[in-house]
Amino acid sequence: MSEIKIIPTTGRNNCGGRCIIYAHVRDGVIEKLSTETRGTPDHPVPLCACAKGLNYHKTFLGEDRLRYPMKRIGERGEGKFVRISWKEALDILTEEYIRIRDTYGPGSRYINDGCGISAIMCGDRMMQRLLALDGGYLGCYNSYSSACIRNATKITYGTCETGTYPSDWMNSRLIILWGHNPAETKFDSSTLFYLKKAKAAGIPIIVIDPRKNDTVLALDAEWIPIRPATDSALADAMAYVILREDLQDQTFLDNCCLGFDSAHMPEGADPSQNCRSYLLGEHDGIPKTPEWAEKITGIPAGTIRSLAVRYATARPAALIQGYGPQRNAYGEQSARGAILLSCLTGNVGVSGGYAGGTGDCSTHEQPSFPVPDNPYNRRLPVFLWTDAVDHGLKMTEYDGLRTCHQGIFDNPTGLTLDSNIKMIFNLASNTLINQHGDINRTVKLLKDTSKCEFIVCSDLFMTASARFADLLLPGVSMFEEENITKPWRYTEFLGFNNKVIEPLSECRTEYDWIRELAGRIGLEDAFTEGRDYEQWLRYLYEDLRTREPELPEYNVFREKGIYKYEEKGYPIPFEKEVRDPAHHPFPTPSGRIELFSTKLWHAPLKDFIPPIPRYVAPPEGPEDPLTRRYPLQLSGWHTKARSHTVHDNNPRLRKLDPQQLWIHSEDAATRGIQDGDLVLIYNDRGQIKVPAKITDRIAKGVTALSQGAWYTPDDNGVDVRGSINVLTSQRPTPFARGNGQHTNLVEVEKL
Ligand SMILES: Nc1nc2c(c(=O)[nH]1)N[C@H]1C(S)=C(S)[C@@H](COP(=O)(O)OP(=O)(O)OC[C@H]3O[C@@H](n4cnc5c(=O)[nH]c(N)nc54)[C@H](O)[C@@H]3O)O[C@H]1N2
Ligand SMILES: Nc1nc2c(c(=O)[nH]1)N[C@H]1C(S)=C(S)[C@@H](COP(=O)(O)OP(=O)(O)OC[C@H]3O[C@@H](n4cnc5c(=O)[nH]c(N)nc54)[C@H](O)[C@@H]3O)O[C@H]1N2
Ligand SMILES: [Mo]
Repeated sequence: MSEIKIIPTTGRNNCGGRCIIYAHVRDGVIEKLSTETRGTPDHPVPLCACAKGLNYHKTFLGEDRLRYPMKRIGERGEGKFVRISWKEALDILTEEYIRIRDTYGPGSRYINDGCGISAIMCGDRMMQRLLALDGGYLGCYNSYSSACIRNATKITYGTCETGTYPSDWMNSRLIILWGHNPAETKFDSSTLFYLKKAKAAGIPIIVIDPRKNDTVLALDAEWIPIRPATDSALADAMAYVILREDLQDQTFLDNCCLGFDSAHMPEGADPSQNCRSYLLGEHDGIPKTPEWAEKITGIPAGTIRSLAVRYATARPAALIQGYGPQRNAYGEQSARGAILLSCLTGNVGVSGGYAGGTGDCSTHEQPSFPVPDNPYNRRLPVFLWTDAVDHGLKMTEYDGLRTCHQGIFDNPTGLTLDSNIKMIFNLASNTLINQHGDINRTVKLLKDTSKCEFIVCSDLFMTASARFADLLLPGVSMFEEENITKPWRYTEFLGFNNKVIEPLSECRTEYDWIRELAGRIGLEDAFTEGRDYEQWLRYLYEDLRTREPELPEYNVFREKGIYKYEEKGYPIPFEKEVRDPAHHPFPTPSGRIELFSTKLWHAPLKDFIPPIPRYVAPPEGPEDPLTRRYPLQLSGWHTKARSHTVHDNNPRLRKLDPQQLWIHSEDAATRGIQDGDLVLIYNDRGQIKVPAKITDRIAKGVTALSQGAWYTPDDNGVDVRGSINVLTSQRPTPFARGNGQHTNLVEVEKL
């Protein structure tokens, strides 16, 4: 028997973990994976893999891998394919590519947002590059991750760089995790590490979430159950209490904020439309009291009152929102409500506080595969691609259509599209079906081959999206090719994804066949600039090194599999703006934190989303009259057992968190449901059959199902695996035009 070789590598799926993986390889076979379990004095946080990371080889290298190119032979979506050669695959691809380009123009081509390869060398960027060199394509903006919180943060602070390193939370006197579940849903390795330290140091931690999530258990934290999509009502009532008790940081509000009271309103705006008047009910006669919010959120008024006082008096305090609250119907307001509280209490620009919002903290540059400017110069929010398949020609700036340089709802110019989407590239993505809202609507739309005429998928498995391909190409997994991976929110390291084994069967990287396509349409030199895959990686790394001179030589980096930047302290965002606002304006149009958004004030949306952060009852929220038919709220979350849809084919991980509907014991009792019973969850959009988990770890009137299970319809179209997007909608949020996929109403029945 030959020796075991240990090869360092990193995961590249889109879970924020990006941990270090050591592959133990003997004779070309991966025997096991291990990880970094201990930090060092220089870098105390280990980039430690969880169960997902330690299972990559079991997930990716099984019998169910796609191994050959295939073309569709049955109806689209039926799942009938036949094996073809790579030559035939390229023939079909080239022919359809040229036909669609020449018939409908460059704007008929779309690349789906997706994140199966969250690394430099990824198919979607490569395809963007090729299409940009060949007339352009319909581009996209936003993401499925953070559309609402990003737009909300941008309009309020003028930047999304509002985060600091988690080690700073050791300086907080109270930590509130608001719809944030880092024990299960990874943003990085350091968040949970420092939260555990904070807990051990005696800093109180409160979690606000419809579910008593794993983080509550891991940190032995206090749990405040809330109805989904009502976070801004809780924020309003907390703000009301803080004002009534005179606990606000008035100096901060006066010096740094726009729109909090009538004395600080933008010129031309009705001065009575400020936050304070709204909270006190000066306009609508409804003071936003804890009693008012109790009816909406389900949180007892006394709990709201004491939460508000605790937060306002424990300075500095860090109120940290995850992305769960903003993946809701009016998710922009959930994010803005939390920012309002940070401002009201003067927790912005201070160590131990937290400004709120997206919380990016980019201390180092993130490299990416280069894409030239898109000559078609039009893009849509990622969540609206199905509309562009259906009726792109009717879409306007009101739908979020904009040029590549135009901001959201900026200077409308009457922009329109030249074509509906006719060709889709869905590369390392499952958003074609599984991860987009309202699966049944998408299925119907894509089955009609007169609408979108050609779909190319590259994946590792026969996913729900892959079943809708016309041409299905087998990609390589993280073990079969090199790449450079980037961390998520805190950019303090760079990972090298080493090649561990040879590609399985006929699997090929996206670069390989996109380059060949480029050659067939006469663009090979422009596309490759003379570089092969490995040369691109080296080139992009060396290019980055010119700006990040601390990085080691390529071969050293590759051999170690990781480079951790020297820790040189961390930024406290807005420190100087808050200390000396007269000389350091915030990067907003007014130079102040725009609690009253001048942008929203001018946008044609006032009925849905007002210029100030405040609760607006969302469609399919707990106050929607639709609750008479569908009385239960259904929310989702990102489970520890998967990275979205990745690993659902791995039985070990399925066992770690079986796909079940969480339902409160009282809601189960009124429906005669026992623990483990098979139940039908339904609304007008679809039906799912899964076992019920009866638990008091969820708010009353609320159910939850983790997102990312593989859509698996039975003969009647009922999903039998628990893919939540059968029940979600494609209704975009009002301002960001984002995905409110956590806001749904359903009914549940025992089967
Ligand atoms: N294990 C794992 N980690 C992941 C991922 C994964 O798939 N698996 N995906 C990665 C990606 S791409 C992303 S974008 C992030 C996603 O990160 P998040 O968006 O933060 O994750 P979620 O699980 O959707 O939401 C976080 C918490 O918010 C709660 N929540 C849901 N709706 C509401 C609400 O209306 N109000 C309040 N207060 N809470 C609510 C959920 O119950 C959950 O506990 O995670 C990343 N990390
Ligand atoms: N209801 C609901 N829907 C959601 C969410 C939610 O919270 N609720 N979350 C949203 C969020 S935050 C996100 S980011 C999206 C994620 O949506 P996606 O990016 O579509 O999700 P993934 O499951 O990560 O899809 C990755 C695909 O790439 C494939 N893949 C993995 N590794 C490789 C590789 O090396 N090569 C190739 N070629 N393919 C590979 C996988 O098999 C999988 O099909 O989902 C969104 N959808
Ligand atoms: Mo995401």
